[in-house]
Amino acid sequence: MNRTRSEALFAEALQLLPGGVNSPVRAFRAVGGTPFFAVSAQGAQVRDADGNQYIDYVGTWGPAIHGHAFAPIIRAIQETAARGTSFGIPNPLEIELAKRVRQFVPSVEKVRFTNSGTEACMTAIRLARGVTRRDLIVKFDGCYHGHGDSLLVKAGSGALTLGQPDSAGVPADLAKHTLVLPFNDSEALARAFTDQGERIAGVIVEPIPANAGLFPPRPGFHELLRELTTRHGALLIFDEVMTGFRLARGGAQELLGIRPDLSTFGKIIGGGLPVGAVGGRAELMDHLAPLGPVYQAGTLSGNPLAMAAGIAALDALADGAAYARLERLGATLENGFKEAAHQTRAAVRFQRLGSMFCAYFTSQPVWNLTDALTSDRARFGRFFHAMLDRGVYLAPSQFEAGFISTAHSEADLETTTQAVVESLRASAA
Ligand code: KE4
Repeated sequence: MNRTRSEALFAEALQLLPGGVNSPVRAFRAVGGTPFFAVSAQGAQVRDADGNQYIDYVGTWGPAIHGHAFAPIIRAIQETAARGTSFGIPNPLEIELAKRVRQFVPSVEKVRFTNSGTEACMTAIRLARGVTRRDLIVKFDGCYHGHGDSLLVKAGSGALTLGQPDSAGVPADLAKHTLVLPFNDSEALARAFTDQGERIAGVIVEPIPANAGLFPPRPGFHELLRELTTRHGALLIFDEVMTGFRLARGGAQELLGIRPDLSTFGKIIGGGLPVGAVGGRAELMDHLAPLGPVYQAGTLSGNPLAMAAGIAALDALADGAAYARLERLGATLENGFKEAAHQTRAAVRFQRLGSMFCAYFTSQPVWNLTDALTSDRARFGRFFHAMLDRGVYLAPSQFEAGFISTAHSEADLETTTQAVVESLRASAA
């Protein structure tokens, strides 16, 4: 495939933007080569600067559940923009989107909109610390909650030792207030609460981790998490930035039947425009400024354009029909992928929940980060490029999830499955 125009653009971008990008994963460093530059997208297709078309399974990392340039969202943005792009004072659309979040997610009585999932997660842990007057936050290996300092922390030397910075610029003095546990490890979780339960302000977790590929919770893990946080007075924060409105109207918490104390959202809730949100019981949320002592703010929070796009995105999910379609499409993709793996005898493990999936190049089940790290990343890189050259755009990292939209057609899935067979063969060592 000819991508000379994208290559020229990337060379220019490298002079202006660190790594040529505004978010690291886009730079293709996990798969090699240079990223294509998207110039337009419609439905399940994205077009690059050289005119190449790709079936898109990244969906701008989750927001595009209805596909790209979804007419109701475009119309909402155009009509709202004609009346001004930002007011910096309350506008009725903030109420309308908040009402929808409450309708979709019963655990949310009040919500605060932010401009990103990172801000939402930062706010959620500040709220947990402010409400409980405790400092310790628990997160899990392989889960990502944005780039807030307290969440860029890796496990200490031992599973129960306090965290160490996972990025330059994060003070060790701050990282030590975050404890990183292995996901799905009920024993480590119980021990952490036995040893330090009274110090824990909150536990933040991706209910279905999708930032190290995609792996499911073991039966009972979230129930134990809910029981321990309740017993020790710590807040349970479900980070549903990825899974919210994606896996069900009420997100992963609806599927799991777990009621967290706080939830964070992003991606779909903004219809592709910058929106994050933190929500939960009013008695917790009312600790936020200007009512309470926990400060949080944002010039463009509740921006009318983003609110209008989010309202249109959620309205199109309200009757639940989208989820039945996404499940059908997901099952078709999964069957095709598994048939291709069988046909080519490739050691690839396809894991899926609804319209989210990951193909790990390993032959063992993946339940946590340690399992995910057994993947053959070099082979994934070769597979990724073989697929891209066949017009199928997967997430440019073994440790990312893929997304199907309601705009994907059965024909797209057939094309994809054929490309998988050829790419599994082409990428074999
Ligand atoms: P943002 O700040 O990127 O809007 O949201 C951060 C975030 C928080 N929580 C979860 C569960 C997330 O998945 C994310 C962001 N997801 C990544 C994809 N792995 C965004 C892609 C990127 O960083 O460019």
